[in-house]
Amino acid sequence: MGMNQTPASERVHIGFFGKRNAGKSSVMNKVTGQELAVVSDVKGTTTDPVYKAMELLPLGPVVMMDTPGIDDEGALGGLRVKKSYQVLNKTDAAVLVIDGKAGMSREDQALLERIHKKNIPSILVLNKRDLLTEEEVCQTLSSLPEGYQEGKDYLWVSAQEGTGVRELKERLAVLASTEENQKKIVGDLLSPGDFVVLVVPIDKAAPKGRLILPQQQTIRDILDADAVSVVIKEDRLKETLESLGKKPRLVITDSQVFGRVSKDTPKELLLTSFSILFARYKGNLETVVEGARTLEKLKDGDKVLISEGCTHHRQCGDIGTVKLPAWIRKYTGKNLEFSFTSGTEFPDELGEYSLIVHCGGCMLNEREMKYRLSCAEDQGVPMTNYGIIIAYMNGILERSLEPFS
Ligand SMILES: Nc1nc2c(ncn2[C@@H]2O[C@H](COP(=O)(O)OP(=O)(O)OP(=O)(O)O)[C@@H](O)[C@H]2O)c(=O)[nH]1
Ligand SMILES: [Mg+2]
Repeated sequence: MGMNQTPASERVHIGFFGKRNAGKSSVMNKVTGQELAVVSDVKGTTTDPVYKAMELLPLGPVVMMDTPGIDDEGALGGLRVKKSYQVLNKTDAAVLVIDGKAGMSREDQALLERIHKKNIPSILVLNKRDLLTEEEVCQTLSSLPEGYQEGKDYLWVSAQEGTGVRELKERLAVLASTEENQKKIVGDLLSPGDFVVLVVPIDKAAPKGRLILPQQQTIRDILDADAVSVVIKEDRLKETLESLGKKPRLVITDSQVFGRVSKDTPKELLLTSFSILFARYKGNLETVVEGARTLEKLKDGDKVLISEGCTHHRQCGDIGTVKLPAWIRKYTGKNLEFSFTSGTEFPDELGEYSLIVHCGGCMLNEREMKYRLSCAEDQGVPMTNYGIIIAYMNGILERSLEPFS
């Protein structure tokens, strides 16, 4: 990848979904102006998701994703449908392509429900307009959900003749931009002039000469809120709190020194951790808290997957492969079976696990993290992360959630 290219993680991912032969590949080709995907009148032409990174006006850098039909049949077909549904977990804006003549089907309804459940901005494309009479147009419109508006919720398109394609691109640009966030890490909890104490242990795990990214981002967020950050090591906490002269709005700590910091922070002060702030920032807090609570339900013989984003950070490795399994065994008192993955490897099939514990994901981009969480959720497997499960086992998760209640 060249220096000037946008990494895949920062590109808007646009997915085309729908039944076989609806014209997904045709519509995508028309939108991009390129013959990216094979088109034919044989049902099930697209058998694997197709990804293509490109510049698309008026959207900018995108990844276009074509998928197999959601109504494919047989054992192999079933696997393809599953793949298409997994692509949803990477999608920022979804195009549901429907054969205009056939109207909306049960499979389309189910897919649309899933898209809504995942809060993915979407548009229905009624394709093959060239084949329809006015009467058939009315018939198809009556198969759409109540209150659907042309231009906003659905569009008529003919991939064959190229009509409606410009409107579709414009609508996609709107959908993709509303997704972008005005989210805050902590700034929404602060007023101008508030003090925030950040506890940053400087141990072997700390990188040389700098702070790690989540710490930098938090300090920046506090500056943006016009508040004051006081950054200290854990052994200075007590004296700092005593000499501050003003009650801090919040104490934020690294999870590794949670136990000590919780003891040194008077009960009337709010305390939380970087991992909790970031889980909230990424919209995962509820999921990972729920995940930690399933520790109570684990039984002898249950399998736990410990998964890290980084492959090279040895310190992280020690926590994942040595400390965490020992702590979890001790906390639950159960005879558990642990599996480990690292880096980009992450199993497709998660069903055998009773719990997944993922590292904070410092080396993984947010999109990949979100994808993994969504896959676990789809398969009904609870997932949590290192910081949250450590706080839980130390008995201070509830206290650390107070700032957000
Ligand atoms: N008349 C007409 N035919 C179209 C239109 N769009 C697609 N087709 C035809 O419909 C057939 C299926 O198109 P594809 O783009 O391969 O459909 P798909 O949804 O990708 O199908 P699978 O990959 O099999 O799931 C092809 O024969 C296309 O030429 C259209 O707007 N009008
Ligand atoms: Mg296709």
